[in-house]
Amino acid sequence: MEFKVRLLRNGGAVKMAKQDFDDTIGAVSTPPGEGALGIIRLSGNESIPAAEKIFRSSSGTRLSDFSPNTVHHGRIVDAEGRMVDDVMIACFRSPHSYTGEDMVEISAHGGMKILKTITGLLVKQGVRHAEPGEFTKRAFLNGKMDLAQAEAVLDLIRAKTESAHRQAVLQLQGAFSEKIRDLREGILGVCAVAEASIDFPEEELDIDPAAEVTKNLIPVIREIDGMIQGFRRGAILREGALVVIAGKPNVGKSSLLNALLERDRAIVSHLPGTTRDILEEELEIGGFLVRIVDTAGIRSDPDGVEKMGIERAKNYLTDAQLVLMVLDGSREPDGEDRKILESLKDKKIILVFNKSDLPAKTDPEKFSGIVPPLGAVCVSAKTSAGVSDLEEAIRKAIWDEGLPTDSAWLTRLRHKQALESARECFARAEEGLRKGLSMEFIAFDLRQGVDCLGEIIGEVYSEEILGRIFRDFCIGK
Ligand SMILES: Nc1nc2c(ncn2[C@@H]2O[C@H](COP(=O)(O)OP(=O)(O)OP(=O)(O)O)[C@@H](O)[C@H]2O)c(=O)[nH]1
Ligand SMILES: [Mg+2]
Repeated sequence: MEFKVRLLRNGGAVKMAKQDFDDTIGAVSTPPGEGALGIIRLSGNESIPAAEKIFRSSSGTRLSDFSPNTVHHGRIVDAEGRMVDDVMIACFRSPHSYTGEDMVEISAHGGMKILKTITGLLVKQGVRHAEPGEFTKRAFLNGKMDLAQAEAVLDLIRAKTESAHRQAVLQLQGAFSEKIRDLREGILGVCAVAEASIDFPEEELDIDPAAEVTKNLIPVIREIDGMIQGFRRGAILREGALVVIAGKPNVGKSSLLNALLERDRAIVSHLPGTTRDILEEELEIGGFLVRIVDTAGIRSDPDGVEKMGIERAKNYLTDAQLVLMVLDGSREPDGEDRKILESLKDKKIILVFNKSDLPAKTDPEKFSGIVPPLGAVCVSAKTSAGVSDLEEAIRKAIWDEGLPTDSAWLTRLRHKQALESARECFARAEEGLRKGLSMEFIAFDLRQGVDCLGEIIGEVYSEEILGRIFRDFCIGK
């Protein structure tokens, strides 16, 4: 479908007030499978006429005669007038709907056959199957939400922890967009000064334009730097922190994973080299999401398959935000333990002395010299003793720098990249001012930076950007 857009110099487009889509879309918005309810959504000019053809209200009133934003009981019937299901139906009139268009929501019983049949009847009335995220895309294009808010819809659906949910709600409410809008408006003010100095000679302006632009530009660059620095932690809120369990074979890594998950996820055995592949699971610790990974035991001279497992373990260790280095506390440490520790010199590490139910043979103190760990915890994966202390140590290691969850963070790579591009433009303008370049160049860089900021909230967008964002959505959202 073609959108009506105004093209910008850089090939992006500026959003227009209300789009006129010539077709009506429909989709099942609830997950497949059996459920108490299954919801079908329609959006577009033909939503109400199409639904009216297959709906018989209990009151006898036609769907198009109902007041907008009201819910009604009735039956869906097929071409022969046979009842398909007993449903509730809600009508929304443009612009007071999720997408800004006329919309209908049919709450049927949640069975595959029922929902398929109703959708099929609607398609016969000219409704087109919606693409992934198409309802939200229309909401964006119709100005019901900006692009960062549209992305937050997906975050909200996917949120698995308290902190991720909180962050998605803040972003959906526009807290992050507000920050970007403030930065953008600040720079637009600076642009106005720069452009005025092109049009009017300096004597006619009662300010020094170069000094004025620099004065206002520097705080914006600092603010962007602060946001970019916070990205790593913001991304943790959305995607979770990668915590990798590592150590020699047989020290109890898989047992520790099971103890943390409180279920028998990984195979455990007395034979060294049991785990050959990566096992990744999700876990909530202190309200935050942790992606916890069990790895193959690392040792010198492994055989073929084991070698591949160790390679994979090492790749994960490179990306890990935190490593749980497991040692068998009931045995004397050896050269293999030290070698692994030395290879993790640059990582954040918690030393985990496992098998604390057996007599201790390892002195945790001896290890702190090799790498300065964030902490050492004695646990028994067998009895779960000390596991809650370990969870607390993990929480502290990742979030104790104080992660305020009540403000909006930079959480998406797309936003970070756009902020970096904007920063580059502003830094170039600032350098140009120092070098005494003409204001034409400065204004050009400032405008480009403004467009980069605009991409985050969708003031400026391209079909490619929209395609990338909405393909991650589910159908019906
Ligand atoms: N007594 C005691 N035994 C444990 C504990 N944790 C693990 N074990 C035993 O240690 C052995 C190895 O445990 P795993 O969890 O398979 O060890 P691993 O580090 O995953 O081993 P690989 O996968 O071979 O690298 C098994 O016999 C476990 O029952 C513990 O806390 N106490
Ligand atoms: Mg294992």
